[in-house]
Parts: sequence; C-alpha cells; structure tokens
Amino acid sequence: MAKGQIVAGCLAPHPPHLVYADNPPQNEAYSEGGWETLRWGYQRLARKLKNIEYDAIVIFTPHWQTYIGTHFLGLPQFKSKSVDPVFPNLFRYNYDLTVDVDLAQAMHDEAHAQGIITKMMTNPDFRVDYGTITSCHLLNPEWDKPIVTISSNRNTHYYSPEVMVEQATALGRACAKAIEESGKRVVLVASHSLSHRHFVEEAPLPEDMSREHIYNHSQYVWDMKIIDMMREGKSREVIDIMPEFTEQTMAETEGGGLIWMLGAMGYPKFPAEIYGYQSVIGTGNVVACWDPNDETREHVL
Ligand code: 2X7
Ligand code: FE2
Repeated sequence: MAKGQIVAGCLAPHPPHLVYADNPPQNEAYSEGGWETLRWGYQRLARKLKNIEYDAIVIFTPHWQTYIGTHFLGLPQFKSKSVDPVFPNLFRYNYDLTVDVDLAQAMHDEAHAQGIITKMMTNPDFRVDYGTITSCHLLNPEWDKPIVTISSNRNTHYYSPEVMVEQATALGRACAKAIEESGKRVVLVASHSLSHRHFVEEAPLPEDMSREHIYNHSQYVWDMKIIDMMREGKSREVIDIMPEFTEQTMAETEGGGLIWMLGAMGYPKFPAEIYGYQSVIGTGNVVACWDPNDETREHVL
C-alpha cells in the first residue's frame, strides 16, 4: 500500500456570515450577499481542491470545545440542523454529512498511543458545530468527500497559549502518522479567523458592507505580519510568535487549529497561497492554502 499523505492544508475561517451571504439551499436565512472578497477567494480555493485527488477532509474546529481531551467524530453519518448560538438570524443550516470513521479511529488511536487523552464521539444526536459546517461548505459545497472533525481541547484556557502550542503540535504529529499509515490522501483544514476582536452591535442589515471594517489598526497590523510570514514560508516562526499574537489580538488561533495543521505538515518552508483577507464583524479572516506539490503551488494573491 502506498503511504498516505497530506495533499493540502487550508486555513479556512468560518464566520457564519459567509454561508448566509451565499444563500445555499441548506440554510434557512436569506441575504442580499456580502463579504465577496472572502467568498470569491474561497470559491477559487474550492476549484483548486476539485483538481486534487483526495479521500477525506480532516478539520479542526474551535467551536467544538472539549474540556477533557481531544474528541473525533466517530459515526458514519450525522444529520441535523446546525444553529449558530450567536447568529441564529443568519445560520440555520440543514446538514447531512458523511464521516471517514476508519480515519478518525486511526488518528484517535495514534494520539492515544502517544499519551494524548482522546475520545470518539458516538452520540448519534450530537450536533456538529457551525465551524465545521461553514468551512466544509465553502471548501466543498458539493459535500462529496467524507470528513473527520477534531475538537479543540481547551489548553489555552486551562493552561496557556504556550501549552496549546505543545499539545496541538503533538496532536498534529500523531494525526500525520495515522494518515501516513492509512494510505489515504487527506486535505487538512484549520477552521478559524486570525485577530478576533469584534463588534458588539449588529448592523440592522448584517450584509450592509458600508458597516464592515477592521476592528482597529493594531489588529490589522498583526494580521498582516502573520500573513507576510505565511507568504515567506516562515511557518515555524508563525508558531513561535503565536502565543503573543493570540494574546494581543484575542485571535481564534487560541483553539489550536493552525498549530495542529502546520505541525502535522512538518512546518512547511514553502510559501502559503493567499486567497483573500477581509473583516467580518471586525474580525480578521484569511483564506490560505499550503500546497506541498511544487508543480501545482501557485502565487494567487
Ligand atoms: O465564529 C465566528 C468567527 N470566528 C468570526 C466572525 C464572526 C462570527 O463567528
Ligand atoms: Fe469562530
């Protein structure tokens, strides 16, 4: 059997606003659009993924928060309605998704063998979080690939951002080993924004783009610093300054997704492809992809 491999790693933010703005049939709310810079960037990345051969998407989300260990979706199908607790006006999404349970189990077992506390989620009534659904919908609107969701163990909050770097890196390495042994070709997804200070009042029309802007200049400068480092292939350095970035900008990197993904990919030294940056309710969001294939990697923006 050929060795499994990670064929792409995506940083894929999940403001529910982006699904709302797309008006897919699965979502009950109706919009007049909005946030095109991010949505068009996502569409371009989704087209790229269509040209890559892969078996499954493995996604790490900060909106499935677990307090004892890391959990993995562990049943072949989950079907329900996902409602964003903060934006039920925007996101009421009917999902019916397929899970690669073998791959989930393999990652679970490898992480467990390396001393990480793990659990398979086998409650058929479990509601999949909106982070998973938003990022997966935007990267693969056809939902024609099975997924695995990995929860975010609350290391930053229990301990510190530094402990999160250690723990999420170890989890990434374990997942990479399990993927290699599985023989599968896998797309990794870190589902989150960058800087995360946000507005506390919603505009009367949420998609009114005359009201959307960055939260403040220092948040923006931090985001640009991180994106420049991604472009320069400095992923190890991104992780090194991550604790400070997380603390200064309340960044959603606190959940561990990017650390996990770059750790699993062995801290790539090649440039990340950048597909778009835009604020959503003031938060900083970049769509980016690390393509390990020298022949298909592009300079997008
Ligand atoms: O979960 C989110 C997010 N990360 C960013 C912006 C808006 C809403 O929800
Ligand atoms: Fe979020």
